[in-house]
Amino acid sequence: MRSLFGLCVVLSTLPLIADGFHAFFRDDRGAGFKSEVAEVLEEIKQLHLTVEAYREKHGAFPASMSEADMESRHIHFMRHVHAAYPDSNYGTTSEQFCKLRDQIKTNFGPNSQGYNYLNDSGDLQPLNLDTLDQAETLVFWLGGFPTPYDPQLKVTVANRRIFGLHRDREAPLKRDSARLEGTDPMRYRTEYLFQFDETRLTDIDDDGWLEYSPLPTRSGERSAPYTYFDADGYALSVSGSGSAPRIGILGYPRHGDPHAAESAKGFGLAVPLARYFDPSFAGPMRWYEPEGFQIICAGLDGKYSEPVTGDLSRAYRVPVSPRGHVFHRSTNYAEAANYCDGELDNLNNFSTETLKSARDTFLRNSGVLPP
Ligand SMILES: [Ca+2]
Ligand SMILES: [Ca+2]
Repeated sequence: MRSLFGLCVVLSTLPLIADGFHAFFRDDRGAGFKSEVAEVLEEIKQLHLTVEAYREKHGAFPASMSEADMESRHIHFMRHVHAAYPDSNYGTTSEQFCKLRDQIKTNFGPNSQGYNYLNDSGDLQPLNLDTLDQAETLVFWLGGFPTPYDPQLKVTVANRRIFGLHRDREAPLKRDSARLEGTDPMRYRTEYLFQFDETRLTDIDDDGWLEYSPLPTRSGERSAPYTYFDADGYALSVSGSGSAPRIGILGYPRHGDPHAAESAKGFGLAVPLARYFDPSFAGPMRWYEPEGFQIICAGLDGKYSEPVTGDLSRAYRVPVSPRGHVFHRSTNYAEAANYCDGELDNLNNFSTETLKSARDTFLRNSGVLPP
């Protein structure tokens, strides 16, 4: 049944694929392209191994903060901290998340201070846990907080961009007082799990939390950062069954975040990939890495997809690889379209080639494209 359906979809969308097939998006056969792709894939592999190592050490995959519903997102974060740092006692409720968020902004009581950052206008701002997103969680869990600023001097308190967490296992998110930090603020901070190239750390949404871009910027243009989605976020985003399951909003940037519209206009929208999706919902949807995580990279064009200029909440989509189909929220996931140009060169942690390359191999093997 499933294979029959698959064949019908391939045949019915043939003209679409043929139209896009000759579209030039980049010379994907050039030696330079291949070596750059290999370099990015190697880094994705190292990030993947580090997230695996994090799970070994902490017992759970880092929370990606993907949930569209705020309360669910808060609870997931708190449960994760509780699992990863069992000696901590921050609690697991949404109210306790809000308390922690406020402590991060101000202080954690006596002998403590909060975290801040210098925004694009040159003003010091408190760091807001509510805006930590799926690009920033990769840096946060594998590296830690962005290094705070001295309020008088307006320079970072340590000569590095990532400040780690606190080594106090009962209070890993706290920050010591200025007196305790003294001349050696890194003394009680944790080390990176991943060696980030500091020149590629960005803060594209100006919220202080750092993102990590896969490529050195070319011609001054910023490249979209790596994004991280944990399976709890995407596997749980589909609810119900039969002919009308509901697919939640799932992607980066998150609808409703400050600067999300701006970011989607520049970089498009990063979303997790499905292995199988049937728009009639006759068969259950299958994600890649259904019990793991997906790292989505925008590829060498630095964009996840075509720019999103309209309503971001309607722009979410489910791409299906290697078949090369995309189902859009705007059509209630009913119609198959082709990948857009921006996502053809995208890379991820469960394939060793671009989406276009994987699709073309699939189509050649299916006899749709000539060998
Ligand atoms: Ca940021
Ligand atoms: Ca791309």
